[in-house]
Amino acid sequence: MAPVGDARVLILGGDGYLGWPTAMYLSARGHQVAVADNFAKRAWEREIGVAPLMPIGTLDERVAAWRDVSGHELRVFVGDLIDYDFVESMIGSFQPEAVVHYGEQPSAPYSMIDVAHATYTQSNNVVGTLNVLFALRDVAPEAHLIKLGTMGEYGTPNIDIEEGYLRVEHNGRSQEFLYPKSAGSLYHLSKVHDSHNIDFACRIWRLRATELNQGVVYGVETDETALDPRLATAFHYDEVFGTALNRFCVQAVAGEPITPYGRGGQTRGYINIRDTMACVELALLNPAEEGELRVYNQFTEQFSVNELAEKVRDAAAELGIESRIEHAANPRIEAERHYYNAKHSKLVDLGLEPNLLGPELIRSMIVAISQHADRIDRSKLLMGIRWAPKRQARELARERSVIG
Ligand code: USQ
Repeated sequence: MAPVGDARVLILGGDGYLGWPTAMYLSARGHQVAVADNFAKRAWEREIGVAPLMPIGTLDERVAAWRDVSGHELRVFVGDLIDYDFVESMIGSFQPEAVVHYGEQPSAPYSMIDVAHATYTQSNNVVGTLNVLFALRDVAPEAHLIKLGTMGEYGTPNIDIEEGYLRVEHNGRSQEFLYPKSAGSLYHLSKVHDSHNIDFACRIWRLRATELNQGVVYGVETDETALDPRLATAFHYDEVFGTALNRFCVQAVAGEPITPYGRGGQTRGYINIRDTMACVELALLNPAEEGELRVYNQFTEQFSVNELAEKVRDAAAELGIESRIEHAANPRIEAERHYYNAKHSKLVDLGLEPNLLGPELIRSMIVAISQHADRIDRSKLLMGIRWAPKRQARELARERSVIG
């Protein structure tokens, strides 16, 4: 791939499922990339006893492997976004033109384990992002913040979801607001709080930011991770860090039931990991203006979990793998049948060419996963993290069935 840019880009959370492939993707395109991480994700994995499906080297080993394979250098900063001095000195010395911010605790179930995990998730994510905003204000005010938000901030309202903003007419007057948020977990709420803080920083300090409200990401590899096994990304299938489609493919390979929770009508926006890379690049090449917060809904298609489960079962069958769908009791409190129509045209308008979810793509995921089938720990597919105490969950389920 010929280089197409030479921006200085700092990737926060550069050791993660999305941060690592983004670092290589932008580096391959000629940008000067630095990655920052405190390896917290690796600590959370050890804490709950899970591991990525493919073996992953240390960040230094991966950076060395990328140098071997591509000839490109990645600069590394090791430190915690909670530590303001670290954040300010990193941003001050690197002077990024863009900061891509993935550096947060990303799991809804992890945030719902108990009060300690909820408060940790919110303080880690919200304080880390605030530190980034203050450092940008004080030492790199021209830099463009590209922040990974989530579609889950909006929840599942009974009206169309717009891209970021909603115009409200009230008593003959009209005003545009950030689209109302109704998040479904304390993790998703941490992102809501971030959004408001970023909006504040753009309005009051004239920072420039793009928020990418991303849907559920799926996929095992990108062009760069596929170059060498040492460049693989941390693909999870466990209940805590695995996302729906990735989990369903692993369940099929393991001969375990595919598990839509509850009635399975939960509908979300989904995006291929390759498109995540392309969207971040589009945001980078089209920076927000001074004082502007742009918001893009970053997904390409919407599906219910029942539809996803059927797609995986059918694709597995084409490979001779018989799998079955078994609805699991829903550990979450969420609508299991609902209206969902989220706009997502702005990134396509900028030039995104989506990689859509077809049987071929699912088959290729299943083949890639099969090569590591011996590493699947079946005990981590369902780990029993609940959104509410059992009694309250039963009452809510009863109410829901009465309401229909
Ligand atoms: N689900 C099942 N069965 C499973 C796993 C999940 O039915 O075995 C359902 C969940 O109940 C939910 C939907 O699938 O209704 C999506 O769940 P998920 O675990 O794939 O994704 P979620 O918890 O929403 O979080 C993931 C990422 C998060 C990101 C978010 C985007 O972990 O970092 O913010 O996707 S979004 O969902 O659009 O908010």
